[in-house]
Amino acid sequence: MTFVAKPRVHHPRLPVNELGLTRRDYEGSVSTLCAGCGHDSVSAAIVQACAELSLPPHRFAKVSGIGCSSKTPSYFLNRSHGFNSVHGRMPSVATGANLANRELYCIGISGDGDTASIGLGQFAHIVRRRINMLYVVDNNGTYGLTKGQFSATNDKGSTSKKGKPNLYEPIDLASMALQIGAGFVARSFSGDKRQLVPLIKAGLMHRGFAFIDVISPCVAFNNHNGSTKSYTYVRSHSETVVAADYVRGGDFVAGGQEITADYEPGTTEDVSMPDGSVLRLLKLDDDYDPHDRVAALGHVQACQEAGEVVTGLLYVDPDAADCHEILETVQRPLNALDEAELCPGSGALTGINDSFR
Ligand SMILES: Cc1ncc(C[n+]2csc(CCOP(=O)(O)OP(=O)(O)O)c2C)c(N)n1
Ligand code: SF4
Repeated sequence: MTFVAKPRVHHPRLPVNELGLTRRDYEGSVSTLCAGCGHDSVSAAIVQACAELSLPPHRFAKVSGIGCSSKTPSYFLNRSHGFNSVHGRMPSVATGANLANRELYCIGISGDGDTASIGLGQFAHIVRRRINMLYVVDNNGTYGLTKGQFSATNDKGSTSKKGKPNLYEPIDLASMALQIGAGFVARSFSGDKRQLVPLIKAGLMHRGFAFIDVISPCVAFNNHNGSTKSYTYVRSHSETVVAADYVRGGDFVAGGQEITADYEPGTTEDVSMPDGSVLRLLKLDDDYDPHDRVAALGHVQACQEAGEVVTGLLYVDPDAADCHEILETVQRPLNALDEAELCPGSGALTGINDSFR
């Protein structure tokens, strides 16, 4: 069974957001993933983030590849546009959707197999092209849908369910995103909603390419002792460098809101976002600078060598240019242009051709 609709009836007094929508209006159909799969927690975090931001669901394009992770867009934002593409090819579809309609919020969901194995080339190019989107990898270190083969993010020495060690070096997608030029790079854990929801909000509102690598355990094939992507391993080996909180312009009061929860005290910094909102950063490691790409890459790599999972906001450049700025695209969605604008005639075409001679 791949699709189970949710009942439409809900309690009449559910809280509503600024659009008059309840959280249920941001949900999708009933999940058919294994009970306890980390991917369902990521979907729930996306629902919460979008509902709290009061974003209109019909203004979303959600795109994915193939895998248990790539099935999850069915489980959130029912009223949005969606495209479940081919294994590893989500970036091509996301690029087309975003270039055709710059007014859509674009959210891509992929797996570590989908992105780091078959889709690695597509991933590299969507990062460097700075497509304006939030790209989430539900990273479980395994091919869940095809029953537990090692994926390319699986750590060397980490074992399969039957105890066989992985012989190959892992690909770290956060490091790749940093190295190729993403303007927003974060890593989180599906079991840490407090950290993940603000990161999703900030990633959605970031202009340009935002990447979140979410460690999302596969309870069926990669949650045993010996796995470095299990709930137990990530809980005992992760360290947050920078916690983030996303505050919209209207909500923001001078002095700002504290990042409460149970974080250790640290230095705070407010980063202005393009839409006038504020990203409040809580630096838990004083020596870590989330605006220094090279140092961030060094720190992520050092933690990887030591078997530690570094989480939180790893890097942000709020002034990063996006694909539309780079390409100087038209300000309106292509479907809002009339025939004369879309087809300016043979004189214009001759002019363009002449400019290449
Ligand atoms: C071109 C192609 N090759 C192989 C497959 C088989 N296949 C389907 S899903 C998958 C791996 C999924 O792993 P991942 O992306 O990590 O997602 P997960 O299921 O773990 O969430 C593979 C190899 C396919 N569907 N298409
Ligand atoms: S096989 Fe793994 S990734 Fe797929 S739904 Fe089950 S727990 Fe999740």
